[in-house]
Amino acid sequence: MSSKVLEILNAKEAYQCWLQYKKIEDGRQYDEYASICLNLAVVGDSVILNSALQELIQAVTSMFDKEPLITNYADPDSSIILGTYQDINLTDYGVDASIMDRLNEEGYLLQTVNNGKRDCLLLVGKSDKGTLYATHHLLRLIQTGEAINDLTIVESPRNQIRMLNQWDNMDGSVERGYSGNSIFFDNNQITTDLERIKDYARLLSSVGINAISINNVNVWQVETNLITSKLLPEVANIADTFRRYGIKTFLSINFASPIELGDLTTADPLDQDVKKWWKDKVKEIYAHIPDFGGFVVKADSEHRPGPFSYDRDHADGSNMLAEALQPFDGIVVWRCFVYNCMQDWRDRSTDRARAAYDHFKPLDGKFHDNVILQVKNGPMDFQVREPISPMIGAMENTNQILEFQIAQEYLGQQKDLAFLIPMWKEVLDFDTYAKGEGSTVTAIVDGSLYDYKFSGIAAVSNIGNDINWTGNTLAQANLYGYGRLIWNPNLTAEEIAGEWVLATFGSDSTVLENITSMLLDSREIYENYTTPLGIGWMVNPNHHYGPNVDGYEYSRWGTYHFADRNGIGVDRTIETGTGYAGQYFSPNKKVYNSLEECPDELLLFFHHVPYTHKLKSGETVIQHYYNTHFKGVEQVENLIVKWTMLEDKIDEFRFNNVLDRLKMQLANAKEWRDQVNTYFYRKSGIADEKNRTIY
Ligand code: GCV
Repeated sequence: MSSKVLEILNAKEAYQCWLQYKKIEDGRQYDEYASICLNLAVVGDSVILNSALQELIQAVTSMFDKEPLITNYADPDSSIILGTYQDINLTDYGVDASIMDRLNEEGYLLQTVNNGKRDCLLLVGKSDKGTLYATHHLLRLIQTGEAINDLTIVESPRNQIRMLNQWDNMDGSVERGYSGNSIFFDNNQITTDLERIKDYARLLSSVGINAISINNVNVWQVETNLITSKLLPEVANIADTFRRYGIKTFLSINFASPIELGDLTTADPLDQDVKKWWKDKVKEIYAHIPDFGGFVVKADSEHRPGPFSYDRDHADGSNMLAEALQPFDGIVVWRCFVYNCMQDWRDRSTDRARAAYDHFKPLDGKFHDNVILQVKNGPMDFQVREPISPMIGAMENTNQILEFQIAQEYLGQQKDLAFLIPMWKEVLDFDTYAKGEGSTVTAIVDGSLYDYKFSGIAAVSNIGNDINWTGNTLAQANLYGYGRLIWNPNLTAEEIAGEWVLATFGSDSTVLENITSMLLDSREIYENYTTPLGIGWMVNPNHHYGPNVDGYEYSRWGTYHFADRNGIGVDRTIETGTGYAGQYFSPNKKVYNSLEECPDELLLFFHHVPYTHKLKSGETVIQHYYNTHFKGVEQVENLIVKWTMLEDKIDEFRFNNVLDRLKMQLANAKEWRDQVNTYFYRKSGIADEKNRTIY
């Protein structure tokens, strides 16, 4: 047996994530589910439908220890019938077919009917993708112990594009990857292990992901070649695998490709030869991948090439690519993470937080309708606490897609526990007031507020080739939760956490209670021992793990926190600061601009205050810093206690994996506590009121 196979056997549960399909042990439940699941009829034929059927067969066989009967037509004994509404005549089963009008193309119906002989369950998609999602809905119900004998469920995804961005490089490394190497690339080659890609596609489709870009947005020299005739056939193999699960493949491209790959001396987006080069290139790509999604582009940021080099703006740059993609229905996902990383932070006339809005807002309306601007959720860079980017909602006439980061670059790198769903929910629920009250981020990114042609949510993936995909097994919850939340932003963090624990670890009540509470508390705990009150950063340069109060590579000319002997925080007010607060719609503008009204958790993002400034809680800023840092460490100790209670309830591999990570987290939390407290004690000269030891 190869070492790889052995590794998988030892860590089977870790590898299978939330698609465990464990044998159902409870006799009553077994009988109830088995009476519905063992006689399958699949009506119609397509590769996606076949994936749905295969998933069902695999799940049923494993949960009931019995292979289901399968027919390709519905008969009186069928207990599940799956297909699209074009192939299953709903009126034959007494169901009003107009129910399907309520669904979008990816929606579905789960309906219990009586076929004259017996009750049976219809899994009917508006398209074959819908059927695949319906199948996963059913399997989720079973895995979470819900009844399935009398169902009427009608669902459509709220967001149109539900995307993952891999930051994978062809040498096998993953930028900001904390779970091993790439599953797509190794040693400057494209992988031939399509089984792993298939398993990834299964996981993603089970939570409704429908788009993926497979290479890093920083497109270095080797990756530039992904769009060449040499590599496109292999990219096409990956795209074929994803297609079977309803997922479209995108590539990140190098804006300077016409120079690097072609024989042009310019990449000027208005140059006729450059335009033609891209048109020919796109034609070639579609010859290999007929349903290719399009390009993801990082331009003019962190030393990547872009239109600025030719005195052109980002509408010129993205439109040129959009014109090439338009005949094939391809799209350009153009990132707004554009800022000058070489700026001098002491110069208060510039502010990185302002950059995206300043660059893009004046261009609203100038982008083609197959361009989508991708905006990070905060104005900075995925810190533990940031205000919502004022770009979201600012562009009434330009498609927008929101960018989250599932990889925990600044949130403990999948060593420390940080369940991100509560944070993302705060983002989605935020009222931007872009068109008056009720203009939530959800309504902007689902396209409804401004009637965008394309919109949705993308996120930087957190997986690698580690056997458990995510380094820390509990970080699987972020991938799962991301998919579930963007499918249905009304789900609560509690619901998502609960579903994930049940599907991943089973239904033991202590397991459910302890892990759910660990997840739900984890973001606040991380914030407590790192950078509360919205200041962010303070991380080690380059790799970004662990504390370094004056660290972070791009702040070498000054610090982000502006701490001196008297106070801390960044003045971003309109009157005396960088004016960033003025980028919001009213009343958010006024709230953030005002020292009195600004919420405590974002205080230092917007205001520079003395250490003795009193928070709404009554604590001073400095005392809050001391208190939260001590508390955060105690909270991590408590996480370890909760996890240790599960020792004989969880398989050895996953138990030890998480325990090891929690121990690393404790060491990290102590280091943060000691460095941060010492730094601010020395800087401010103000002692801890409780006289605790500050090293
Ligand atoms: C892919 C931050 C990260 C970079 C990342 C960049 C981006 O700066 O540290 O690794 O580059 O964001 O989002 O483009």
